[in-house]
Amino acid sequence: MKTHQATHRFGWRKLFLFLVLIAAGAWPAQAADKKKIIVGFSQIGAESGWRTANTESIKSEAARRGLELKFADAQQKQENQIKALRSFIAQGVDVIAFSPVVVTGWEPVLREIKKAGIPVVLSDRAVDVTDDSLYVTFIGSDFVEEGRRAAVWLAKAADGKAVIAELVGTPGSAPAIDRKKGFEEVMAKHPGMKIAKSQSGDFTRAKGKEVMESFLKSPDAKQINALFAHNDDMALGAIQAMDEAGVKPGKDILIVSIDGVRGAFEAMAAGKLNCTVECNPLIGPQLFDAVEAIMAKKKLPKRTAVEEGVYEMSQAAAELPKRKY
Ligand code: GYE
Repeated sequence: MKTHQATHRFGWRKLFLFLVLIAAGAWPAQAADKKKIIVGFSQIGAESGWRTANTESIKSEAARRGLELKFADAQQKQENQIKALRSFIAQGVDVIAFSPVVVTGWEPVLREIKKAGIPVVLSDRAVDVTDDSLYVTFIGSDFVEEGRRAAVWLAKAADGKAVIAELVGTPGSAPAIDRKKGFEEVMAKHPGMKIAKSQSGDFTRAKGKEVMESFLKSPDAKQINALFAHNDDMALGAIQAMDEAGVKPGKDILIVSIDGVRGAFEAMAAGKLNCTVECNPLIGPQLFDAVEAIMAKKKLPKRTAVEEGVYEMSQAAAELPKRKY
């Protein structure tokens, strides 16, 4: 009887304590203990189909994981990115990620971020810094390899003989520097192939068209029989310029570009683009894996590569329905 009474009394006390805890708000606080991770992401802009797919991948993956994403679009300007990074410091985000428009000029702001104790993840493009403790990890493609792949394809398709026009990406950006480097490395083995013209189209369709128009107006335009564009959007702009000038894209001028966006597959299916080297923009999942690993204090490799392939005209129709970007 005594025992029963004791248990009975203990039950009441437990219930009382329980109610007090709820009233004090201790329970909700405990449930919210798993605090939302806040990530500040500075995106380059919306210059290409690749970039749009990349942004979408990052936003949807953050939402899927229930992370809070502060997203800033820099409209292809480094100064805007630096401003965004500083505002992320001021807001005290947990992790800062960004896709640097160019490779140089980041040391000062990266040092400010380090001082604030915020870890940095580089997404898509790398930076040129002497102190690599300024970022935790870099997730992105091997742009040099992409340039090599474009050249290997062209050398084979043109049988080692070509007068090439090159549409370069944003000056000073990692993909423009590295794709050129990889392409030229392979070119050096083919004395019958030379780059006759080379100019930046800033990775956009409009500028790609504009620059191709000027190439086609030059006195030696007739000699050009190949185009290497650092991205698909510039190639698509150049195709328009060729169409308008009465030059047959994909026939009079062989075209190879990089990215593998839907528009490139459509142009290949229409016989106007010959080859695209894939550069996968869907890196949201890898990016937030890194963010979560950092929050869990796990060690990360300094560099994670993204997997990609090479696609020719003949594969376009079969590949198109499978493309996610
Ligand atoms: O190839 C281009 C975009 O950094 C890999 O940026 C990216 C490049 C991509 O504007 O289309």
